[in-house]
Amino acid sequence: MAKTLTYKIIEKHLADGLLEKGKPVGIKIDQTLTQDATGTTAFLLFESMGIGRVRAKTAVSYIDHNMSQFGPENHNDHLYLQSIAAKSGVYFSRPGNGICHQVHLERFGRPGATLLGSDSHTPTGGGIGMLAIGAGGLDVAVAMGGGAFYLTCPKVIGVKLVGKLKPWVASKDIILKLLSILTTKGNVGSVIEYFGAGVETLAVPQRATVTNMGAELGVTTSIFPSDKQTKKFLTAQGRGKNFTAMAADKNCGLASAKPGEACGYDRVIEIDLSNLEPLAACSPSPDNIKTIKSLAGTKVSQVIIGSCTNSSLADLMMVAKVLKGRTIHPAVEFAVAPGSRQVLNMLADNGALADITGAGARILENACGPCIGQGFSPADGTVSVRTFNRNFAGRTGTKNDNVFLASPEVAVIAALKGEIVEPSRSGIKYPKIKLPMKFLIDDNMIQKPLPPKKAKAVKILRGPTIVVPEAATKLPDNLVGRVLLKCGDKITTDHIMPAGQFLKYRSNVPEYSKYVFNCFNTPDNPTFAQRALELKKKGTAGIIVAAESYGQGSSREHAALCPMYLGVRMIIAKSIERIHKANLINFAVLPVEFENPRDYERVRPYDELEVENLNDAIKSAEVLTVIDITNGFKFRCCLSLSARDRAILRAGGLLNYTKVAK
Ligand code: MIC
Ligand code: SF4
Repeated sequence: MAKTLTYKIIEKHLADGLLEKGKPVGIKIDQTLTQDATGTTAFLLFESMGIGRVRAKTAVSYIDHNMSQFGPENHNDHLYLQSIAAKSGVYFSRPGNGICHQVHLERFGRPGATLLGSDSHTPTGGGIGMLAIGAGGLDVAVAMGGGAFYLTCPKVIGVKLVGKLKPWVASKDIILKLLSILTTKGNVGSVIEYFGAGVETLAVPQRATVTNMGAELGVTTSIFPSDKQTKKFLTAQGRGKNFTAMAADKNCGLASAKPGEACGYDRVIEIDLSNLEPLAACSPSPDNIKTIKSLAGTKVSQVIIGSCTNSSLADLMMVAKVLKGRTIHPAVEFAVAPGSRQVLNMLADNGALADITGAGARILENACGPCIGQGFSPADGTVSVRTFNRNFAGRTGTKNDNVFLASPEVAVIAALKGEIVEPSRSGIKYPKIKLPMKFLIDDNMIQKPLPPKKAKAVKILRGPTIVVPEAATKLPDNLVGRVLLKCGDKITTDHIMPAGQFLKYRSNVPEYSKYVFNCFNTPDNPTFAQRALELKKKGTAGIIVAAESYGQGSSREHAALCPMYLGVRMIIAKSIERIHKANLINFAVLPVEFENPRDYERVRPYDELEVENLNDAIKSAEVLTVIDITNGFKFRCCLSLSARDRAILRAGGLLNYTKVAK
């Protein structure tokens, strides 16, 4: 029986359940990754589990998101994370070492291993052949403690790559093409697996761009086989011994493999790399894809090259070669943020950095920076071209922003020309880049876990801005609540829980909660938080009604945790995205889906809703009835929950469930 690479890895790590498509399975996690914006909550929750030392083989805590340090909050978080890492046996990648996904790929990733990260772009590791999944911090805390991670045994979509990319066409264009086909909706419960002769033409950093932005499809993860290219990359990172060849069985991609079987791909999409052309995702969604040709002539006033999607040495060497001896267009502000210290140091060593700054680029910290709205917000009414993965409205910090997500190739040409230009028509020769046989390896900014005896003596530094999050509570048997907000399709976690200037409150739920659904607040009305707290005081639950793909985007569990703190107990949507749904369950907020999507139209903001015998329904029912008291009608909602989800909800969240299960 032909087996996909995904199923091979899941099978090897199976801890609970059977390998049956659509059924929940628990898998053992080899490596965990946390970053500072989700990590403080993850570690606070880890502490409250009372496990002490991590049990995952490799756990790494990164500082890369909250780097702007206006006020003491960020530094307080860093100190807490450094001390708790030392105490609990975790590697600590210090501020300045780089973006978690880039550094993890360089220094820790291993083909065939499982990685769980409290960041939605954890699937970057799929570029090196690992099964790398994004999750909420609480799930990662459980995995750090040695607990299994539960997922739905996925459908596997095989993406067959044939041909070879033309000059000026980048691997970013592969994922943009796929986003134009699959969009950001409707892919929950799938894994994307790349195969075909085109795969070997792509080096690991190119593959990592593709798997990274695969997160925008809403899939569980994306994965490439581990082959000669993987070996080359690992060897150049001085980690040749971590290489294992891994691939799906040969006939997985054949039409004869029956769809729906636990072997073979459920669907095959073929992309001919030779036919691809440069693309961009236009505001406000990563799946709003247009060709660069069709956008040519659009004036650009800001260009940023960086983020965990496109900040590798290969990307920036190409950028440097194009910029050498040239000057950025006078109408453009241009910034480059290398992905890691390794990349930055190598650019500095080989002189490429001088070519970049010589052309007028501003070098930003090798961190997330503008990608998470930490500075570099564009001017009103202007176009910003970025090599990032997300362009949700307002994520830059500017309302009504206009962001085009594109390859570094397109971005650097736009920076030089002041407008979008099809790079092959720019009159500039496409530079040839060869990756070095050996990267510059210096792990002096990665603190190794302390041995248990030494770790015992470490004092945990908990600054006053770090507040232990309130525990979730059990859902009532009779839920009476009001619709606090009715929103439309594709509500992202950035809508629910904005980052940018509010990111520094990540370790303080009461403070951060004030900004829940900030984008929908208007100056003359009470904010979402004020309305919610008012209801909470009266003992009435808050309910959110939404349309398709609620909770797209990041893994930030604050998008569940903060609404929970404000008294939100139920989300009724047409569909809910995977990571967010898991986060809601973990914090005992009930996610349900309209049985008949037309009922979405009937429910109105501020309606009073009631669900009777809620805990019985959670225990075993597939549907429950909601009574709209205000308008006097009933409608049905589906509970697509595993037995474990039901148990977690009934226990009052994952933390309580874990305590009971211990
Ligand atoms: C993002 O890209 O949106 C983030 C910031 O990296 C998030 C994590 C977070 O909100 O801290 C993600 O992708 O999960
Ligand atoms: Fe950081 Fe942006 Fe990557 Fe998120 S997407 S991890 S904010 S660089």
